[in-house]
Amino acid sequence: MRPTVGTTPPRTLTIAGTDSGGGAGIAADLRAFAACGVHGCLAVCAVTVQNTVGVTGVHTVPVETIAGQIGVVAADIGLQAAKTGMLATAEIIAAVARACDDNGIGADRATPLVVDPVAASMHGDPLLAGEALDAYRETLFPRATLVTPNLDEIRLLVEHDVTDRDGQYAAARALHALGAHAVLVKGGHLPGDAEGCLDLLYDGETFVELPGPRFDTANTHGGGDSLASAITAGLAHGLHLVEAVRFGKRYIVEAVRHSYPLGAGHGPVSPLWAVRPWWETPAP
Ligand code: PXL
Repeated sequence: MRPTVGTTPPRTLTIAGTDSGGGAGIAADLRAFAACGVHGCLAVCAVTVQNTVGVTGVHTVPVETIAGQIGVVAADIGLQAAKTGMLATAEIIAAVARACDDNGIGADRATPLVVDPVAASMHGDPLLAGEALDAYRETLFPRATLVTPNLDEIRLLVEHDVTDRDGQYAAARALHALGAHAVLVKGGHLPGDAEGCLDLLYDGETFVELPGPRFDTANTHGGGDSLASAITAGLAHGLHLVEAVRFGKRYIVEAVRHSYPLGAGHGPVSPLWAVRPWWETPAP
């Protein structure tokens, strides 16, 4: 994984939305990609008008432009892994599914696909049209190498109200039945979990528990995006799924540990926690 001068790194693609506050969405994805040693490409699907307090506007990109962005980078640059974030509408989800098929992206294709089914911001502002849940369930999940919902998204997608570890297992089974190759049930939104923050990976046969610490902070904006991006980077490096998820978990624990306050609302995790201040090293 160590970069060498003049060598092209693995290439990844984020298909997602922007956050003008710079904490979540494509900004977080590209920073996580950079920190994880891959070149990041982007297909912008939606632009949000947003700061740390909330989302006051959403503008979607025409589906031809979204498919165009995916197609041109896949054809020219080549992709070792891709992920989706905020897709906003059923129409965009359908267009992204088609573009994935056209460009060899998805489970059992050359380019694995991580689907982070973003539904709302941390403030509860909607980032997904209500009728788009069916599109996720029917078109994108069956194409996914991994889906990474949080507990709020799980409530919307499979109507499981997860309140404990058994609930995480039940939700993982219900989500897997929707057709994804594997699911990661994130425990970050499970309050009062004294054991920390446990994520649960399930591929239809084996459960893998990924324990981690829980930090007492409200500055977790962009955490889900950064985790899904780090897992995508791990896959692009050629790691097997379980190892890519472990890679992502190690990365996100440190990103949350290094989170910082910003504005009057929720601050972001720090996707660049591992990047050293190069200006403090002697000039050559
Ligand atoms: O963190 C989820 C997310 C993804 N993408 C965009 C967002 C958010 C949360 O606010 O704004 C664009």
